[in-house]
Amino acid sequence: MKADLLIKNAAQLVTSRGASPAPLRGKNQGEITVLADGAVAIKDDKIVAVGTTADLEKRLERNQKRREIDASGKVVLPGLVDPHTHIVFGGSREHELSLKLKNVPYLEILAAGGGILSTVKATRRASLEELVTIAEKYSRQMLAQGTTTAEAKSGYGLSTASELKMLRAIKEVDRIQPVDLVPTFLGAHALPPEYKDDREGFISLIIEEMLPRVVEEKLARYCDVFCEEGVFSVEESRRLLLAAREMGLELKMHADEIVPIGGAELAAELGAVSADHLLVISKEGIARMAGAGTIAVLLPGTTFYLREERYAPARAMIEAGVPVALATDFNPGSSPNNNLQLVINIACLYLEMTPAEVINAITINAAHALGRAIEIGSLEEGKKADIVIFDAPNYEYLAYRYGTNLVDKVIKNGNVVLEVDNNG
Ligand code: IZC
Ligand code: ZN
Repeated sequence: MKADLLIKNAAQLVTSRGASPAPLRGKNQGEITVLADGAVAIKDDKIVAVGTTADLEKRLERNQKRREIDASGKVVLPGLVDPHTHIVFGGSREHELSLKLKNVPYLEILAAGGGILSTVKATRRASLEELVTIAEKYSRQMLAQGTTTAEAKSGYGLSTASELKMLRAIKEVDRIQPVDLVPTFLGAHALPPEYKDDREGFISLIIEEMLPRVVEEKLARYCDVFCEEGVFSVEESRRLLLAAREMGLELKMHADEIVPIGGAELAAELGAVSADHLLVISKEGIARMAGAGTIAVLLPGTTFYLREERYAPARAMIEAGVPVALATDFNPGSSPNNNLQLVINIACLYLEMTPAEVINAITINAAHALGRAIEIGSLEEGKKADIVIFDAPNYEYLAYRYGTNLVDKVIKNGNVVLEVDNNG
């Protein structure tokens, strides 16, 4: 066997078990393989073998020139996958912090023209190049924290030209830096000021003008809707998503985040790949998602940052057989965090997920939530060599430590793209 990179001697090599044709759910949500003295062999951009160091060294051709990385005392994981982000945006919203501290609700700030709409103003003003520069910076921050693939939504343009500008920015950022970005069209993120009294007009604009352009230029894989009281109703969301599905896009939803209006049920009904947030999901919603196999993408960093009392009922979902993934929801308002390591901590402490369940939620199930599980999300022969090495003695340590970036090295498409000196 030939390889040009060998990672060896890992204290633990951790991955979801075997090739999984469907997202992991129920008991399998927490099934991982932990190999002591683990090794991964890489040729070009692919994994060619996974096993113990002794096993791989036996199988590898002698006298072949290759780089070897000694991962002694460290944990090797698949590159992390962040399946819900709003990574492209103009400006920032630190001025809303004082309102939050006065307990002004998120939806009230939005209704007063702030929140999402203040980011819309800044995003409309920004040029394509400016958006690319800033989102490239955020992507590189993600990479440095162990994320090798992320979803990226539009939704701060809310006009045809600005939505296309955002999606083109996502495409360009995907091209110029290592993190793979999977694009989602979120034209239905809020009602823009110019359509404040014309909901019907804006929905028609999305269906008749934006969606056809997005599809024609192949700028998105998914279509998403912010289905929420005071934003887009279940009925409006159904219309928008059905139109998108007819034009060939797959579906995602912001569902049941603040007010329970039946978003999860709609996601299941329409065969959406995922329903995201779900803090206030109903029992019926859980049952329908389990029945349809809809992935719950939970965003507990947002719950933390909005100072909500109630976290998504992750345990009930796992027990009911809903596959769970986790994401940062990186955005300038409700979650200005793009570090999945912090999501590991919050998910363990407040969603009461085990570290093993969380690892599957940010690797293989997250890859399923982006339709990429055949290529990424686990350490298996034939998959893309997207790998993170953490300066941690075991995987539980990642759930235990918080606030420190534990990344030691990131390998993307078989290349070492980031190396940290943690010994200083
Ligand atoms: O900018 O506030 N929830 N959309 C739905 C967001 C949060 C992003 C934002
Ligand atoms: Zn979101």
